[in-house]
This record gives sequence, structure tokens and C-alpha cells, in this order.
Amino acid sequence: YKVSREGFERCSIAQGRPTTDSPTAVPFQLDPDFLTLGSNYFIVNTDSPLFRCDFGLRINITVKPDLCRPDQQPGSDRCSNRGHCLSRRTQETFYCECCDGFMGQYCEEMDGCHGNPCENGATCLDIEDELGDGNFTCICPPGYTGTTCTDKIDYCAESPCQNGARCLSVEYGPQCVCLSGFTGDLCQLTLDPCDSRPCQHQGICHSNTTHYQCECPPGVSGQNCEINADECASSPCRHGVCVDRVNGYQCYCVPGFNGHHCEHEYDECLSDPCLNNGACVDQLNRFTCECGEGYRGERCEVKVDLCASNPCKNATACIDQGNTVHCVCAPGFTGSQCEVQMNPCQTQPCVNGGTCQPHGSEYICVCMQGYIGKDCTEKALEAEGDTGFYHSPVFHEHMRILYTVTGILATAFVAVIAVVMYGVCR
Ligand SMILES: [Ca+2]
Ligand SMILES: [Ca+2]
Repeated sequence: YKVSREGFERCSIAQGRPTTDSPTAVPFQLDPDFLTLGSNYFIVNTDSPLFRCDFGLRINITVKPDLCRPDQQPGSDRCSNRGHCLSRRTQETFYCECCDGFMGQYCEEMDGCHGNPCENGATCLDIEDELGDGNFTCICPPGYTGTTCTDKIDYCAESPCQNGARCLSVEYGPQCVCLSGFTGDLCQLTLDPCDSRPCQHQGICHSNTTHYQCECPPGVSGQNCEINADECASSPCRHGVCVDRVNGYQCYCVPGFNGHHCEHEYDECLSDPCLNNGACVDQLNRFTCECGEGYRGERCEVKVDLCASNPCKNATACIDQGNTVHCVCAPGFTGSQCEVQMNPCQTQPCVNGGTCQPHGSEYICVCMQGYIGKDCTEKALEAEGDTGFYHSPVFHEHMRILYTVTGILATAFVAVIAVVMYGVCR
């Protein structure tokens, strides 16, 4: 049965068509009408359990076209008898594999380039012709000519170089070696001696056909203005590096100096860099600050606590006023650091001829006769008058209390008597 590919793979003849009346005939024969180009699938059908198709009674016949001879010449030789007609499993047709020296689909053409007839690296091209002759053409590399490129071309044969130049025939053409004063590919041009710009340092070139002369700018000399006078020779830069120019020089100052000759020392204090009233001192390429008491740092920017070292000796408070310290002294002391103990008698507190005697931070007045009180300001009572004795302030204080108490008691006594008398008389 001729079946479809699907039927072939499933071993089914359901869609098949019978190919012969006797499927078990040996040898198995197929009518060519059943075969078409490409794959043809067949299954042998039989009722015998020994010949089931799963035992391998399936046939796949591939039909390939024969491309080994022209269609219009069915009786002609395959591959013109100059090659083999063959096909490989993966190829879909039969084709010609030509013998050496032949080419074309049917090997009908002689390969004119067989054996590589072109020389000197030339490229060979076969010429197709009906006669099948081995004709070819060579494409020569530069510098070669002839049928097989064997001849070297002489580019100097026609003397292309002018003005007495020597000619060299090289790969791509003539090469001319010009005599002095000429230029161009063929030395056909006259050379201007100024074309090579011989004058240096902006010198101006003047020429006739063979000679030139340079007109040099100020500061340079020599035939080609090549000598640049050294204007730095006199060391004009006082604090800097001198660089020679044409007809001049330039000074590059070291840090801290300016001016055309680096003669000015720059004042780094101009910007007032020191803080907190620090004094600026101009130096070479820098400044220093002399800070007042109470500040430090490169720019006097750091505050120092002036009270930290306890400068005040006998004080109740220390006040940091920036550059100075103010000490608030305890009573009895003076001086900028309260270091001086005051004399309590300095103010002469004892009056009426009294004598002052220091007693620590206090004083005691020794009064003249007839005076009492801390500062001898009170007059003594008459009763005590001419005893010629003087009392200390403490004694006077006791006496005053005694008098006061006595007075109060006397007044109370008189009042009691008066009350009693008043009651009795009623
Ligand atoms: Ca110079
Ligand atoms: Ca300076």
C-alpha cells in the first residue's frame, strides 16, 4: 500500500492505496507510476502474524531529480564523461562532481585557470565559451603586464621626470628625484627658497630664484634669525625667575613678591588678618599675629580664660574682660590682683586727737581725755571727768548700757509711787 507519511509512522493503511495484487511477490516490484519526486511511503499488508509491519515491512523510497545532463539531450553522457554523477543522503538531487581541470554543471567547460597560469600574484579568471576551450585572462598586480603578467612595466621608458631629475620605476609608477631648486611629482615646479620658511622668530624672508635673505625683528640676529639675544643675562628679576623672550623678558615672581621686576614685597597685613586686636607683622610671603593677653592662635582667634589661673588673690570675683582681668577685691584689700592689704588706719578714722591702732582689718581708737566712742566722737560725762583715766570703747559701751538701765528703773519706780499715792488719796 502507498500511504501518507502519517500513516507510515502509525503503521496504518486506512488512507493507503494498493500498489500490486500480490504484495508478497519476490522480488517486490513497484510500478514507476507510484513514485513521485521526494519521499514515497509504502507498507506491505498481510494477514500473516509473521509479517506485521511492526517487524519492519515498511519501505521509504526517496526519488531525486537527475541534474547530471541537460534536459534537451536525454541520451547524452552524464557529466560529459568528465566527472561523476552522485548524490549524498542530505542532498536533494544528483549532481556532477567534475574531474580536475573541468567545471560547469555538466563538467562541459574546461577550467582555463587549472594549474594557475598567471604569475607574480596575478588573479586568474576563466573565460566561458561554447567550444569548451581552456581560455583564461590574468588580472595583473601593479607594475606587471603581459598575458600571464610576466612582464615588468618600465614607467621611466618615456622619461617623465623633468628638469634633469633622476627617474626610478617603482611599483605604482615613476618616482622622480629632483635636482636642488625643483619640486613637484615630476620635478616640474621651481622651488622658492622662502617656501621652506627658513627665517625663525617671525623674520621676514626675501628671495630671488636661488637665494633668500632674512629680515630679523629686534632682539634676534643670524642668517636665519636663529640667534635670540638673552635679555635675562643681566638678571633683571630681583625676586623671581627670568624667562627670555624675543626682544624682551618676563619675570615670574617667587611667592610674596610682585611688580614687573618682582621688586615689591607684598604686604600680607593689608587685609587685617589678625583678630581680637592682635598686632599683624608682615613677613616674607606670610604674616604673623602678636596676640594680646587673653588670645592665642595663628590669627588670635582662640580665647584664653584669664581667670583659669586664679590670678585674683583676695577677691570675691574674677571678671575676664578680653585682654585683661578685673578682680573684685574682698573688703580690706586693694591692688589689681587684690594682693595689697589696706591699712585700716589709713583713712584716719579716730578724731579729736584719738590715736589709731591697726588690729587685723579693723582698728582701735585710743581717745584723748574727755572723749569716748569708737572713733572718739563722743564727749565723756563730767563725773568721769578729771580722773585722768581713759577707757576703752568696750568699757564705754558697758557704761552706756548701765546708765540706760538705771534710768528706766528710776522712771518705773517714780511711776509706781505715783500710782500708789493716787490710790491712797482716794
Ligand atoms: Ca631674547
Ligand atoms: Ca610680605
